[in-house]
Amino acid sequence: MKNLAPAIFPPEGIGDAKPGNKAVLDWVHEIATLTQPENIFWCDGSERENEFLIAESLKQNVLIELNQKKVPRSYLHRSNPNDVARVEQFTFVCTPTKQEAGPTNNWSDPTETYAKLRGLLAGAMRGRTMFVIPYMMGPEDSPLTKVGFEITDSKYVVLSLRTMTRMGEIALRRLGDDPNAEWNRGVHSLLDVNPERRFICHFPQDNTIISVGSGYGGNVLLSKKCLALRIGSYLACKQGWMAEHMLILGVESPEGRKHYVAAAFPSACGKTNFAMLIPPVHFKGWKVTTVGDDIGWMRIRDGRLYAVNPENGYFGVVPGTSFKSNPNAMQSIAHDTIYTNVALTDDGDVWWEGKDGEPPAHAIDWRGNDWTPQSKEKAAHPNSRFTTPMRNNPALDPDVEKGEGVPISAIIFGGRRSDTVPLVCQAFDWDHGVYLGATMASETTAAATGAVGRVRRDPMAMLPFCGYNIGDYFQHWLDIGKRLTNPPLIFNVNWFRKGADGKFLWPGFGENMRVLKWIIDRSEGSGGALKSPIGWLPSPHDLDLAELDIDHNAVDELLGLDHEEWQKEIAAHKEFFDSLGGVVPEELQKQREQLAAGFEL
Ligand code: GTP
Ligand code: SPV
Ligand code: MN
Repeated sequence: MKNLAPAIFPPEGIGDAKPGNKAVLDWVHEIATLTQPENIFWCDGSERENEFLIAESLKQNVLIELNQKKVPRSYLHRSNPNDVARVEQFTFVCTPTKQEAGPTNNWSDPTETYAKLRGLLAGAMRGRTMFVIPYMMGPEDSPLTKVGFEITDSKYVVLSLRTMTRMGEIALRRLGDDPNAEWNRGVHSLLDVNPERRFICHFPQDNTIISVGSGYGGNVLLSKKCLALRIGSYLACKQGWMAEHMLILGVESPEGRKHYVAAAFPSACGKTNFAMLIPPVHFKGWKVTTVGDDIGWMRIRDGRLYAVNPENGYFGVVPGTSFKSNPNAMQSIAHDTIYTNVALTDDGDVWWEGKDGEPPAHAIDWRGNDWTPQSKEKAAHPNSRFTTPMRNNPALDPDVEKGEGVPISAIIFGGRRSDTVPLVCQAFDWDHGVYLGATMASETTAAATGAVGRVRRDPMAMLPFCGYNIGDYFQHWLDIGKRLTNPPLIFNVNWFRKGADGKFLWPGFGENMRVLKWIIDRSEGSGGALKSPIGWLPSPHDLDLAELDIDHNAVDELLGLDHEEWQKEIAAHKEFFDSLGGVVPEELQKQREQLAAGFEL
């Protein structure tokens, strides 16, 4: 079976970085007693260890070597074809009561779930190696930074976490020896990579995650969606900060004025691309820098929100990435990258739909089959991904390691909507902005298994990631607003509106700078806007559209509101709130009534 490689026995000096904290040692002992591995590999994240694990992964076909001249120190991994995306239907929040998990999460009883998982994990690592990975989420000196340990039987997970987190000694130092220190317990086992035995379970009260039966992405890199978002959001609510599915970018004007912006778009809806934006030629002297591309942790300091990126690398969507759409991403993934589920060309290079240039005449597709441009199947899986260190990004923001974080001037929500939602609008105030976020909807993508292109409500892009009751989450947003004396302005964007011909009306990517510029103008108190029932809208001349080849009608369509579409939209907001069974805060119900009233005028 693919991925289920036998135990590996490293030479001396590798795999023996045992931590000192007794609580960790006791827990590792407990899991080893249960899973019965052949040996325990204590990871330190060192270069030597990494080289050893790559060599073993190549031997065992967990990794495929790429042409090292074309993509130095980069490898291809093929996951099991039954295991290519997050599985929301098998993701659980296991709180003592169902009510704590709330109406949007799958809930299961913690005692029963622990028992079920213990049954599945019993003897699961027999004949194999158990890796113990210490890692840290957040900059070294941030008060928000969290320590986690992931136990796994997958070398791919070890190699990926080394890129995605700050791994090894740095995490052990941060944790120290206090047996009562806060740290996250993560257990992962591939089992037999069978969707019938695939469960991603969170126990927020115990700061524990158990994931079985998958080897892919957000299901198994427990640092990411599981700790930084689901457990993170639970801790954030209790501890008075925010854990959000947000990119963080810096934007500097030619005069040197710098702002930071955080944006929540659902999975595969443009965060990585926006975070790495290169302004069009017309915006000479403007510079966009990346703090983070997927997750933002924010806290209040001096009445403002300050954000850090808890991650250390990018696990980004490959298809569609090109020098035309995202040159910074192309440079980032040119070396030291693990590619998962892309195509392999005959000269050992990687290929995917949407890459620059002509498709290769022949390639091996993501499943390992022959592929030609005539094939009906895609060469790369639509959710194929790159894992690359953030240090590779030429546009990395210089303050990415700043412990206090970066001050946020604006928060942007944005879904993938082919109709109804205009290119950009600004909320009237914080509470109205919370309403815009809470009622956001988006067409589903390949980032999770299931139907693609179905419009669903995805509040704050957190539907699959909020680790507690969504009503309490909305209230937490409102409460944060009350504590801010200098709150960021809140906006909503939609890069994905389509015309009657079914094509995107807006060119997107670098051209999104034009919208970002208006957002910055508004944050600085300039920039024109018209009041509408859904918020402040720019008129066409409020946006800098110079040197952009776009039709006037398209601009009007992009910026406009269709009365009929909005009647339906408001009805959908009500239906969504009603479906949550009474947990929606009164303030948001009031916002909905005001919106409805605005359209009846
Ligand atoms: P996750 O990593 O799943 O959280 O996704 P993400 O939000 O970072 O999405 P990403 O930036 O990787 O974009 C996903 C897809 O949307 C890619 O296929 C992009 O090419 C496409 N995309 C991104 N930005 C734009 C845009 O401005 N316009 C259009 N039309 N497509 C875009
Ligand atoms: C997402 O789905 O939002 C991702 C990819 O960022 S994964 O890490 O697989 O969840
Ligand atoms: Mn994401």
